[in-house]
Amino acid sequence: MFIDEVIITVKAGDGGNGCLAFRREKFVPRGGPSGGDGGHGGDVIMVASPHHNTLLHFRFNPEHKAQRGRHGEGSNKTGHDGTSKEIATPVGTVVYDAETGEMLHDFTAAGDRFVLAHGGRGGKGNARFATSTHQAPTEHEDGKPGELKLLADVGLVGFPNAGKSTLISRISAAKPKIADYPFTTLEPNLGVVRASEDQTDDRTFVVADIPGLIEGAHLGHGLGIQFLRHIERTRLLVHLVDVSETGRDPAEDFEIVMRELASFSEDLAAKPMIVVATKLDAAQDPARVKAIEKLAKKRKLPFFKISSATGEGIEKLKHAMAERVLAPASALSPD
Ligand SMILES: Nc1nc2c(ncn2[C@@H]2O[C@H](COP(=O)(O)OP(=O)(O)OP(=O)(O)O)[C@@H](O)[C@H]2O)c(=O)[nH]1
Ligand SMILES: [Mg+2]
Repeated sequence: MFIDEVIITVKAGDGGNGCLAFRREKFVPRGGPSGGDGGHGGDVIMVASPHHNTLLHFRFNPEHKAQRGRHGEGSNKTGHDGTSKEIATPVGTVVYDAETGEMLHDFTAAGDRFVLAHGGRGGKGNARFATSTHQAPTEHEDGKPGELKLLADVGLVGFPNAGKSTLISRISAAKPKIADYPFTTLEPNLGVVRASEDQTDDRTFVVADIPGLIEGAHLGHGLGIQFLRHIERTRLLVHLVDVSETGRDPAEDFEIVMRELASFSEDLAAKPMIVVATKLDAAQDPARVKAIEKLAKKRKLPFFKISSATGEGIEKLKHAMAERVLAPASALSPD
């Protein structure tokens, strides 16, 4: 039997925020609270389809998001609910939660439906908080975030601006936002990477690009920390260090990120890691590259140097990742 397997990410819509408003109209004194509720976020629903026979459509489209709920408005207007996202899958698919290994659903018949991620509830508007003794409430709620389920084989970590998103755009079909300032990436991006150029080898693995980490990230500084738990289940971390003329010390950047990972969890600190010096084309001082190589050696971690701009070292790095997260091609003969 040939078993097809893919890992996908689903993100349900966030709930809209409740509104704070009071009715203000001529000739209507003390108009009362009128803030409407936020809309609910959309769900991500998987549906068994008789028109699909394989999981191939997921391979190059592994991320599925539902729409967020709109915020509530004045005049007691409730925000619109986000549209749910339906994703089709062949009859016979079994879905598991990639984080817990728990079986979620077995799609046995066409039309079978299962909610993979629930949309966030919309927040209540202030009108909801009015009581006979509390007539001008200013309480209103924020919407609840939708669920995010993510699993990748490889997690890219590093300082903001280290070139993480550029690398993922280079090795996969993902098109994340790339820019010359820190915190360009605000949410994780996933890319599906082919293990080799050989057309007969259709092994792929998933790489996650998460927002950059800074000093104090484990205390909530910057953005990266909330996403670290999404890479806790990856099998490999690739730590990118910018060795171009950044005005910072790359060795210090490296140590900061290592400390932040360790402060977050022992699991993360103990994960296999590849160290990568990035932006080699713009590195004028070879001592900066050497410094990172030495740090990697000290920790017995494999070291690579790349330039996503010229492509130098990219193939080698890709193969090193594939080697660590995939079974050898020969071991995968379908029976
Ligand atoms: N010269 C050169 N510039 C690069 C290279 N890789 C990335 N850059 C540039 O570095 C800047 C940051 O790249 P990103 O890929 O957005 O960096 P990031 O690590 O994803 O940054 P955050 O999302 O902010 O954490 C962009 O201006 C890229 O064009 C490279 O190999 N060479
Ligand atoms: Mg980025």
